[in-house]
Amino acid sequence: MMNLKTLIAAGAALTTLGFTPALAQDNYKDEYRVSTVVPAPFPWGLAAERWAELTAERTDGRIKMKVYPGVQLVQGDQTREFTALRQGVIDMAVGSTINWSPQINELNLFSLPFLMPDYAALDALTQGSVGEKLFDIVESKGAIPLAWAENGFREVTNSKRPIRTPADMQGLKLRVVGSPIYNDMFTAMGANPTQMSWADAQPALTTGAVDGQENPLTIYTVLKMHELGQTNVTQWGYVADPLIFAVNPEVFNSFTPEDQEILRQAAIDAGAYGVEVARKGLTEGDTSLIDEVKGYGVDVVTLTDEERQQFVDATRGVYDEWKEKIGADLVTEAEQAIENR
Ligand code: X2X
Repeated sequence: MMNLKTLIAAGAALTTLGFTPALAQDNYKDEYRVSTVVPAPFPWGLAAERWAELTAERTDGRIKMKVYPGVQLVQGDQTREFTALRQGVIDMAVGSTINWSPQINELNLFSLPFLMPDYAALDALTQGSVGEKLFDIVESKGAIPLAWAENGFREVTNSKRPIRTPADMQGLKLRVVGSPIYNDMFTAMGANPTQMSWADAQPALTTGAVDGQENPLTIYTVLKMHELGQTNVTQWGYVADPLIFAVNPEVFNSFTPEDQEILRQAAIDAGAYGVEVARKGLTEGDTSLIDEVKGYGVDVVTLTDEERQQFVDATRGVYDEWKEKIGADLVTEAEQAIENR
């Protein structure tokens, strides 16, 4: 009979020889915490849930993930999510490029006004060399990126009047997200932007502390923003925020190579699903989500080329300034990838 000592010695010998003993997953946590801003049934939350489901299924339950929406692991401050992920306060996240921009300046690329005219342009960036470069940068900043999904093209809504040109924005108090480029853009357009977290934005919309906001229409419909007085929607597609699935490096390295690959492939599959639900009803072939919004009696403005050009002109200075800040080479590469899409 082996006693405890010899058993431990045998285990150590096996490990030295490169065997992976059956107990290797003893160092796995009981639960991995995945941070998001919004939960299911927003596409973002659905993508995170799918990632957890696929991973649990394919690892036979070795990796159990739980989604923590509302960025509750960082007390609702979405601009601190990336730092918490890097430090290991959060194990994993499906995060918006906007929210990680304070730490990863290059992710402001997707917030350059009117850079991406359509979904194909967005795909040309995330699925091409620009996306690879951004993933290298994310990794150098301290997290392992695995896949892309998306929140979506961000449309502007407000409770006061239809917005067709920058003149319509004069004096409108608009809630904006936590990267300074948004303050710059909306100031340039003549609005009165005020930066606040998503947690604070919802009561601010309800009480009328702000006149409007900008977010994908999937966020608008799930929240029923028309009931909060947001009865003017302008489809201008000025920016879109992709989502990145990422893992804390220590957590990632604690997994066996096999499980690392399962986690990555599950993120890629969940990302594809996330993109599908984020675009549902918002494409040329299927406008059902826009129709739903119109069905609420909401005034949905689609800009003419001339009207749109007025916004492009108004924000051109911000574009040029931020092109330099982000890195002119990267932005030029993005512009070319979009042209060749
Ligand atoms: O705060 C927002 O507007 C949201 C939910 O879209 C993001 O987290 C970027």
